[in-house]
Amino acid sequence: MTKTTLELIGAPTDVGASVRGCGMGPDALRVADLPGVLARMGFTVRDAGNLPGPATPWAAPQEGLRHLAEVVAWNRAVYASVDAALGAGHTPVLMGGDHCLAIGSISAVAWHVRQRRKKLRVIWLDAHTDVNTNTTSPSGNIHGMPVSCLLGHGPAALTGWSGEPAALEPDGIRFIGIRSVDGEEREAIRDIGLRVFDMRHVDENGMRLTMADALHDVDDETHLHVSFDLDCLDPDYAPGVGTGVRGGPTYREMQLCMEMIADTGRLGSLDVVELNPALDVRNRTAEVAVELIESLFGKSTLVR
Ligand code: 5AB
Ligand code: MN
Ligand code: MN
Ligand code: MN
Repeated sequence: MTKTTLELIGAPTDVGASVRGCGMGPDALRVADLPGVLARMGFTVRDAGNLPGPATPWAAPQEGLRHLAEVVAWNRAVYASVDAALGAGHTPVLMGGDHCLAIGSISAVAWHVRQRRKKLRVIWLDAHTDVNTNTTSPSGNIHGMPVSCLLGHGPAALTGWSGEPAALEPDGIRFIGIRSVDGEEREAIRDIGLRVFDMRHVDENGMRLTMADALHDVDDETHLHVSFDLDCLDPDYAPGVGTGVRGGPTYREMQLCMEMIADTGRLGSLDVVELNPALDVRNRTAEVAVELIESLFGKSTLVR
């Protein structure tokens, strides 16, 4: 079987965050040789380069949303290139940039998945659930709101992009590694009925049973989209992030998580976001990200 073409799309912006630096994420992943590593695994790799977009104004939030116009512009560019990659039959790999970019990326994926009459399942790897809205967010930073927008609970300018009011159904997403949820975010999770595998769950059940549960109903008709926020990892392993939270998965736990996703054979699209080279140590976080992405695309540590 010939391997799919991976299309790397850089979105160099920190427009949805309030810590500067994740706009350098795409180049740090290139320096860590993401394209070469994937090519040596046998994939055809096309690096589409970096998308253009507006500068980050570093302005205060308006009506609870910081940089809304710029977030919309970046996400439009992301939507168009993810849409084009999927239309060409390629597997898009979005290199962020901050996590607000998942709005454009997953909206484009959702549109294609519906056209193909498949089932979309998002695996959200993150310390945070990112299900704030402009009324619940403590910061106004839109990188804490992409899941709400995808569920149809965001500003009009950021919802409905997939052709439906909501790109995602509540049952279409599983969260792994969660350990930082804001007060009202917690209420939203309960009201909406989201499936959150938090760190307490990982501690009590181990990564193996956690992922077996999160993936148990993935079938041949499923398109898996992984949205990988690098702050999911414990900051001991991934210091180069803007909103790190102690108490995350170890390198090896994260590796197993990726291997189990790879084993499904259903991975169809990926976001790699929130990598902040300005806070990193000798590009270590980018290198760790590249190693984990190799596992996600099927590099196995199995000897048996
Ligand atoms: B990330 C926080 N919940 O909304 C907020 O890194 C942090 O994409 C959001 O997960 C972190 O500002 C967003 C406090
Ligand atoms: Mn996060
Ligand atoms: Mn996030
Ligand atoms: Mn972050």
